[in-house]
Amino acid sequence: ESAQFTSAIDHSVPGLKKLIKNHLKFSLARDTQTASRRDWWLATSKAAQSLIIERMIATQTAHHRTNAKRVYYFSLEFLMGRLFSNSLYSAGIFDEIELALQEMGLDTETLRKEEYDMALGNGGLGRLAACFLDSLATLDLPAVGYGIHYQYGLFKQEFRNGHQVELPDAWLTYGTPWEIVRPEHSTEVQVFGQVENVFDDRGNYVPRWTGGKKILGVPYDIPIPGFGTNTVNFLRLWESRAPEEFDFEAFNRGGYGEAVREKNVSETISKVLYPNDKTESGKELRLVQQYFFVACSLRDIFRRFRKDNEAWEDFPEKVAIQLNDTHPAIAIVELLRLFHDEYGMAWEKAWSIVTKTFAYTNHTLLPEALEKWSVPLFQKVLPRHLQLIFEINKRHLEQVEAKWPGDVHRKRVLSIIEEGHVQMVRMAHLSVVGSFSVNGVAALHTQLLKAELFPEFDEMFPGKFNNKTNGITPRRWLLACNPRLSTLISKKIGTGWERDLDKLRGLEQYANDPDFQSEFMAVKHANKVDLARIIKTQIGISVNPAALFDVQIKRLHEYKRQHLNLLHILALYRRLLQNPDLDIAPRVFIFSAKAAPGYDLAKCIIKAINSVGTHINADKRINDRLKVVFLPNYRVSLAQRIVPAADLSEQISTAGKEASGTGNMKLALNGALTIGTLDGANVEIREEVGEENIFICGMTVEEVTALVKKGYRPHDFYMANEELRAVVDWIGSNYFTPDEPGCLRMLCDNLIYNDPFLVLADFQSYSDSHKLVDAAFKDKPRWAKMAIMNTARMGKFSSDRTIGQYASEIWKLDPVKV
Ligand code: 26R
Repeated sequence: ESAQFTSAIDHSVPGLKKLIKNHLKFSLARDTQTASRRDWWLATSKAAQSLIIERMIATQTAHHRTNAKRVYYFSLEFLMGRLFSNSLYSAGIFDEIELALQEMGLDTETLRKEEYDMALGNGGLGRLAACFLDSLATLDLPAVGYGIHYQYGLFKQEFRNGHQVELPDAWLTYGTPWEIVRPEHSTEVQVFGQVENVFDDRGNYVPRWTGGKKILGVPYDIPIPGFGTNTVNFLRLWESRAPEEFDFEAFNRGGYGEAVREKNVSETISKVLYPNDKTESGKELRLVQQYFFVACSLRDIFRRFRKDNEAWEDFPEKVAIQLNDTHPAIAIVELLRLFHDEYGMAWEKAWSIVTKTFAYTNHTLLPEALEKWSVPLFQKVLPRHLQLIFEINKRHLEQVEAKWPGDVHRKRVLSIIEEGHVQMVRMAHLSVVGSFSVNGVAALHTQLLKAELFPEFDEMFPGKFNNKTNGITPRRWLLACNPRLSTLISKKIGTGWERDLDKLRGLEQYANDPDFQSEFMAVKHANKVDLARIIKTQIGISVNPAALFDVQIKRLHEYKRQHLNLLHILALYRRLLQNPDLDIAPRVFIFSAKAAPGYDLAKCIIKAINSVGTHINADKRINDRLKVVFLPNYRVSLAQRIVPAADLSEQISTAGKEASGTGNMKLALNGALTIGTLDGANVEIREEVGEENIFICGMTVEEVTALVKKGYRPHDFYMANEELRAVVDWIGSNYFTPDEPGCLRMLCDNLIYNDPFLVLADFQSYSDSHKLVDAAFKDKPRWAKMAIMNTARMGKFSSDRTIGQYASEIWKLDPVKV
């Protein structure tokens, strides 16, 4: 069954012109004479939004009428970036709007810069959620994203004397045209309080969660249009409010001041995104955030389910909930609590529905990023949930006992509760036990997940673990960010690749064609000229667009090894100083990265790159053969400018540490060659592009494991390699930071005496690999061919493929055509 859809809006150029002007006048109260660029951007966005909203209403009607199964994507992060171009493309009016604006003396390129990034995420995990929403809508899959309407997104980054400084990201200051507030769907939840035994309506004496602090959740909806289809899903973000505008009880207790203070506490919950992607456990507010949005979302899902269904048994046939890492895992317990405590359902039945509803995606193996909450904290924030977790665990351990009688070790490692000085709730274990599917995000990652992180669970639940290799949306990461390459591709193989990325294989046959090679490289060059201009205006450094643009853009983390890149830069610099005639292709090293505000070593690495860069860039002897550029405030919109201009993509994490990586895919899709370790999705990228089109270096997972097992001594590597020793000592000296003596000491000491991510052990291999890069870059036809092969063979990494697999293999979800 499908619903009919006809637009009531005139999509012609004159029609759109009129629509924009109407929004300018009636929504913004402006006339064409006084309108600022921002006003025009807002009015144009609202015009696009009208077309999208029309289709959203039709989509929701169709989903309701067909009583379709829906997937709910639960995530603490959605890193959406700008929505302007995406909306125009999806509404199918990009060219028309361009013409309409032209006639009014404007253009899309100028207007899109007016938009503030929607940065409600840290990095890979948040951006993956955004790409998934795009693919879900494009594949006509009924889906809703649920998250938090943070008042402040990820901090803005500035550099002061090369040090990172964080500033608040007040993205909502001037409002956004994309969201729709829905007070009618507000919902109340509680936190804190205690558990009391009371008589229920059947005369049973049962535990009840009472006396909690009430919080109101108000939803904001962001429409999510598909590309080349009528489907428009939505992202629903919850804002926390005090339940009464003025809390009268608090008012009576302490008067006006107290009442307003109470209100502020409630509104703190959705105030700010936690800027860490390492640890946040122990932070009470973070647990409250997690529970708040999950509890609001489940109530919302119940309301929608009850409109079209009678029996709770049917819940898993209509509802699939995907947990984006363990951050929303408390949903498992909350759903059980709603069924069991609030609806009086027997435990076995409630648990059976719960475990048919949830699926969990793991995004990291790093032990410090695995969430654990102390039992005392849980007791304070969610006392009833803690009781339920102990009961879930008791029953779970009974199963373990049934399978492995008397095996105490197994019980200890499989338990949801970690025993110790303070007991801890392991959210990953809760997620595995409460879900019917657990997936990793790249083949290697899933393999390690099964073999290293959860071997006993894999034995206990055979078939529960599965792989879903990540992907990226080609609409944002090729069509929108690289219009020149998109035009060239469509000219050569036609359109259609935007919804079927495997079609890019059609480019392979031109990889050796000199004409196509020069067109392809001309596009790259033009994109590099654009980026050079951005670099000049942002940080005042001139770079040569003919140089090799060597790019490392991602969160700053020791395991991602930006400092390995830095050691190689210093080695090159030193070689050039000692041999001024050394024949190397000129290079521009481009970094962009934010460090978690409390991560001192990561911040030290930023300072080191900035200081070394400033020094090298000013050294006349180098004569522009090396340039080091660190662009501040890395974010989605900046990535969209860097990615199309990259020649080389740095993916050099310690093998076994990067779950997948998705920046690796964006860069390769846009014709950058990868220099990387056999880690995460790099392994599969090599499989696709062929080993002759990628530079693989460093130790394998097996080699890393063996070295760590035998006892890694970075000092030995330091002593054995003259060049390595020189560059490490150089960092540790005050040569690059004379005005701040000792400020890079911790980095240098960490490398020599600790080096947990084996930077020194991989240095030589990495450095050798760069020599091959240099040789390849000097051979222009060879490089062009390799770059084309990368673009042509990246089809697998479309998030459409990923989402197609989630839908058929996990969610059992069918498309609904609108
Ligand atoms: C505990 C909490 C503070 C926290 C831990 C870790 C919050 C956020 C994270 C971020 C992690 C889970 C993350 O972003 N992982 C990344 O997920 C990407 C998408 O799957 C992968 O491509 C990437 O390799 C992985 O690091």
